[in-house]
Amino acid sequence: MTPVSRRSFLRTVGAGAGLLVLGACSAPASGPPVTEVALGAGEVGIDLAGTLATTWGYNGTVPGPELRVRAGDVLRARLRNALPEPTTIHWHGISLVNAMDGTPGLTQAPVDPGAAFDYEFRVPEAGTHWYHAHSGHQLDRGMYGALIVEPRTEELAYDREHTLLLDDWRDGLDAPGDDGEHAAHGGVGLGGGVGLGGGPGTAPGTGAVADPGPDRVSFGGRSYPLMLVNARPPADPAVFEVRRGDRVRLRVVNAAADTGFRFAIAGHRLTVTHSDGMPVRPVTVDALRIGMGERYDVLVDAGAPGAWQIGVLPEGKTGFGRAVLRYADAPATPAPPADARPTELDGRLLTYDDLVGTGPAEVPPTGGPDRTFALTLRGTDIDVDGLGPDEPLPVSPGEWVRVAVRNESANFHPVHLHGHHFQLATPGRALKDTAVVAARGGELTFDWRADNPGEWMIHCHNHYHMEDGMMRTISYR
Ligand SMILES: [Cu+2]
Repeated sequence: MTPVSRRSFLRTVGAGAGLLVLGACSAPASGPPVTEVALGAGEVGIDLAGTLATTWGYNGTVPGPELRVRAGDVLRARLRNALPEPTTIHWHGISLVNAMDGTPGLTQAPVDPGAAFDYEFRVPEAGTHWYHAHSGHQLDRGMYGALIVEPRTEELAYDREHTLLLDDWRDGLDAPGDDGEHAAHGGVGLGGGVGLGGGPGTAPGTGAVADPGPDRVSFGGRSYPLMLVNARPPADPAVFEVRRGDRVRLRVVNAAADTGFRFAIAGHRLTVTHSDGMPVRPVTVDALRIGMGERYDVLVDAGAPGAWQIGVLPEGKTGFGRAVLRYADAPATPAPPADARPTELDGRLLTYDDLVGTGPAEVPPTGGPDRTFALTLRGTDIDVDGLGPDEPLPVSPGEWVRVAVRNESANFHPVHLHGHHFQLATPGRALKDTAVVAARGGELTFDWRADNPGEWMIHCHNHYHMEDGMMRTISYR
């Protein structure tokens, strides 16, 4: 493919989907095509239904620009840091070379204010991924965006697609009853943990306070005034247009720092085709539970003209987020009330046992894994059997590694492994990179092949839990 046609392809995709695609693309004399983007980290003003807030983001927008590359190509991204503190970018879901992983202090020096850093890596596999800052409270601001890796040949048939980034939001807003920087961790979130000392999650401009529902287990201890979809609050929701008869692909990303969501669309079912960007046998459900860092691709058959609520319910917390699915070819229908809860939220919920991998999954050879780590999530730590608290988890290239996680805390914790996909140790062996371990004795086991040398983090994707120490390093020998 010539550079010109490649560039026009990118522009076409970007324009057609209403997306921002940056930079240029070139085909070097040898090697895969290169897509170049520039990401400026800096202060951003956003309008939350008339409430102006100042936050941090990329290229002046929240979410940051949606990046699109093709599987097998090289992504070259220049980060310029206009923030008053150091930063890095982590490319979540990409099995990339270790030096580009964006883990400050482990794979690279933090990028100082005023400095720049060039990320450059080959993107091996297609999928719905995302990029985000990886230090301190930066992710709880607006420092994230979608990274869509398109397959060389699309095998999924659909008419249009939309990307939905879900987020919990407090930046630039007054948060009454704020438990703020001192949010407790580990023992909160269950049994009266709703609200957690924070005020009710009243959304400015909506007055919407959603019933937290029967499932009171939370992914984190903070309260947030707003739940956003593509940085839009319930009073000014993102509207996703479809036409009757469309098969619509939705790429749903949980970009929140501290909140797991339940996701459903009124009047429609969801056929899950990918988990964390990796293909699964299609399974149709009413609702998804999405931990921080997880992604699901779903197909929705648009057969019911109108304007429908896309409900984004925080698990175990007050508040409610929403967007609107609107049929563009139907008579104008008013959007549902901001706090209308799709009954589908209480319908058939996707479980990990539903996920059956369809990729060319290798499995550990007979006899099981070469090495097993037993991890316990306790308090603010990840304890590893047989290792001291600061010792890396050693692996050797080529090994099959089993990680068995037990969660003794009162929160859900989404565990994220950098640089690799892992297989859930379920009959379906689906590939993921982030998986939720249930609270209070929940257990999750996964296997992965040590095929990407370096120093990699494994951590809880609640950024506050991570900062509190719920992280370990995996070190290749
Ligand atoms: Cu956690």
